[in-house]
Amino acid sequence: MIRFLTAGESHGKALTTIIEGFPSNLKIENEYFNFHLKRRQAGYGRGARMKIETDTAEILSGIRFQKTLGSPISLLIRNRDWENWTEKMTSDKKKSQVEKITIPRPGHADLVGISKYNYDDIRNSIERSSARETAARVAACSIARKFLEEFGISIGSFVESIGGIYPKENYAVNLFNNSLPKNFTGWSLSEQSDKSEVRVLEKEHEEKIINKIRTAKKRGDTLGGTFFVVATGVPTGLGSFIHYDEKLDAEIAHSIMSINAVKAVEIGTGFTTAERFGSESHDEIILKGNSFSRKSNRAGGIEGGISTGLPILIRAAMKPIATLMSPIETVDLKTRKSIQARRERSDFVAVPACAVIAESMAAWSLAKFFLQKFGGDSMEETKDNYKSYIQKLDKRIRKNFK
Ligand code: EPS
Repeated sequence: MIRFLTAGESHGKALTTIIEGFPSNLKIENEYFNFHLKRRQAGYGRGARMKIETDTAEILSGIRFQKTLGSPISLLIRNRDWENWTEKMTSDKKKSQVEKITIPRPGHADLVGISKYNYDDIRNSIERSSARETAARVAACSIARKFLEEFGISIGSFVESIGGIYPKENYAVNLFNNSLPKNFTGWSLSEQSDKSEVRVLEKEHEEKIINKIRTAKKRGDTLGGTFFVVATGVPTGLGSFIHYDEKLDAEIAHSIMSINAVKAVEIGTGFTTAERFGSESHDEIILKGNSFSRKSNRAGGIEGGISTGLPILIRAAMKPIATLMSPIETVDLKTRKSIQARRERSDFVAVPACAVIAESMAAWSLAKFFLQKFGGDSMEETKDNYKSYIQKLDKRIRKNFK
């Protein structure tokens, strides 16, 4: 069983994470973490904070000579901005007068946070609910992603829309029709989308989105959007229909929904499936060589909570960032009078980063279910278990149905 915890406030000293349960002898270079951390920081529309930070993971334990030991892996990401916040965020006695925040932002965790935790300063809600925490998640999930790569599982993403601006070509059609090039990988999508400032697949689409973000900035407003995460190479048989918490689609939905500002998650054709006839919704079963496959992939690679062997197709929606430079109405907790919400440095758009975080969380869910199925204390053992299952899969079906 793998697990991880993150700790750290947005403007505290650092973010940390402890990751447990991965087998020994997984090869991973320090740069691998930093590569994905950098991807999370990118995207047109990010705020000034991303200019201050260069997120890098310091490895404190669990890896020796670029190989996991099987012991807990702990990582540290320092907040460079900490030096500007030491007095406001110290764990020690207050040394100066720190102004309390009393005006909650609609759509953020400010009001629910002070209500639940009995805080006397909204700053306490802001700090841990900030999406800064996702840097620690991307670092932790890099282990999962690297682990999956060893088994040919590849994960990538692209932004489908920002502010309601969709591309001319619907790229998802090929994914749902299962009409993909033979050597198609999930990562190939990110290779392409990472070249775009908003992580889309088409230049014209990028320009339209950037214009829309410019308009949002001018208005002091923010935008949300939708994105796809695709995982290829996932073997048939991850997850289960036996129990609610063993279903792969449920696990993935939980992971993605846990990302700040994500409000909807779809697997395969999700909502549109609900509008169609059954004959237009399900994927016809075919034989491809010796293996079973499907003509299409509207199910998004999961049937009965179990992976089918086809690409896992995840689509999610992120709401616009809650901090507005032209704020909407709220109530001051102190004066109890209506007032415009507080301005706080933030992003205008973070959909491209959200898609990278979703890749990471999807990797975590897949690695968790993969290890639940195949187990192993060392990579060698896990690989043996995996190979014996994969090699005999079709043979077993043939034998059972002779
Ligand atoms: C973020 C860091 C934050 C925000 C953003 C994401 O830094 P700061 O609050 O210092 O500007 O830029 O967080 C939010 C959008 C949010 O609503 O909390 C990061 O590292 O991703």
